Amino acid sequence: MSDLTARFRALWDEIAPVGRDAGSGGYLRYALTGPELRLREWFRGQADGRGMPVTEDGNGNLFAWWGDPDAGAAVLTGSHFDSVPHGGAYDGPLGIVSAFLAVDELRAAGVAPARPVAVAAFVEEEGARFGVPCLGSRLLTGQIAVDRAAGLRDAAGVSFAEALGDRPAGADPALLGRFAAFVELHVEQGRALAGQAAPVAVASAIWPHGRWRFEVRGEGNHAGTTRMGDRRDPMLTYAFTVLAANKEARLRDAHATVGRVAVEPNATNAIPSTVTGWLDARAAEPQTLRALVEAVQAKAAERARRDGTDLTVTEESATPLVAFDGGLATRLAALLDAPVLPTGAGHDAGVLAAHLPTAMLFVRNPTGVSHSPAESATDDDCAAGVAALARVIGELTCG
Ligand code: HGY
Ligand code: MN
Ligand code: MN
Ligand code: MN
Repeated sequence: MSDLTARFRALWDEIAPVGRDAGSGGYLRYALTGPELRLREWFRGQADGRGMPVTEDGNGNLFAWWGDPDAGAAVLTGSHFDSVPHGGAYDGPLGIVSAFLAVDELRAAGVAPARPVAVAAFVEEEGARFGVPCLGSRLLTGQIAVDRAAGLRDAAGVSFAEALGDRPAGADPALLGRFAAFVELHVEQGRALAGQAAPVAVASAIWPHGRWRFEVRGEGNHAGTTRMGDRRDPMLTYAFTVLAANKEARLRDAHATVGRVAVEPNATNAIPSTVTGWLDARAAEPQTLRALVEAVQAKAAERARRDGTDLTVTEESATPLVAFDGGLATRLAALLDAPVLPTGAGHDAGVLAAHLPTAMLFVRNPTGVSHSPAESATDDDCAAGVAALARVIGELTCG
């Protein structure tokens, strides 16, 4: 085991138990709840131990600073701590742990950066608690209105403002102006690197994607006594919509998923009164995504007419196509001798890319699985990721 691999493992072991569900082996690290708050405390401890002052932007995002704040705009790196329900270990935290270790590598090599380095932990990247992904980075960049963000509620009815303890501060151009570039390291969420020689890749683009809530209202009634022909069953409209989404996505080489559903009253012996399904749709091109969502909506509406149900479709979030800074990606790919690839996964880097030169590094995932306990990366590949991130920060702070 190399020294760096051992250092990675030692630091990784500090956070590995936090929020881990013993049953599934996955993580329940929802933004601003116990486990995520413990990781934020851990972040402050790591920063303290390195003599890095921590600032908070009033939106729930944390920043730890290394170097003279007056020495020009900083190179920002980092990611998020929060997880999807029963998510993997690496999605998010790998970027933060790697950032602190990259700072250690640079210091150990005697690098005195010509500009500061900042390590970020963004809040609510997954949108698993409040429904809108990349909420922290959207607030910081002004890509979501403060009123809307403040009023988003979790399943227990707690608003984002309540969880934060204050109304979010919103866009902060002055803080953004303190960053020269952002580099987010992330576990790969597909199989492009599996079985390849390279442990690390550079991102070229993020597919446009979004979330749409399909709420279908019918008539709740008794399962045993209501004749089949007399029913207005929203479950039928919902089920048909799921199949239509799958079919329409396949036709277009796009991705459509309904991974969350809420049923009222959710009783085995009652026809539901309301079924709500959340569609996650993504495609390589914006026009394909638009056509996909329109086709699913049209089919769902037609089916609702047949079922005698009422359908309401609400867009909950939409993220446009992100093309990362091509010059920067090419430069980093040459520096690291790394392949360049696009992804269908969303990231805070995708939000910040509209405001700063931004790049991403992906660390090989041998299973290609993510948003699941089966997500994986080897310690050696994680160490290779740290080394790559340190080189990139070294390059960007000197250049
Ligand atoms: O859902 C996503 O693409 C991301 O992992 N937040
Ligand atoms: Mn994720
Ligand atoms: Mn992530
Ligand atoms: Mn009864």
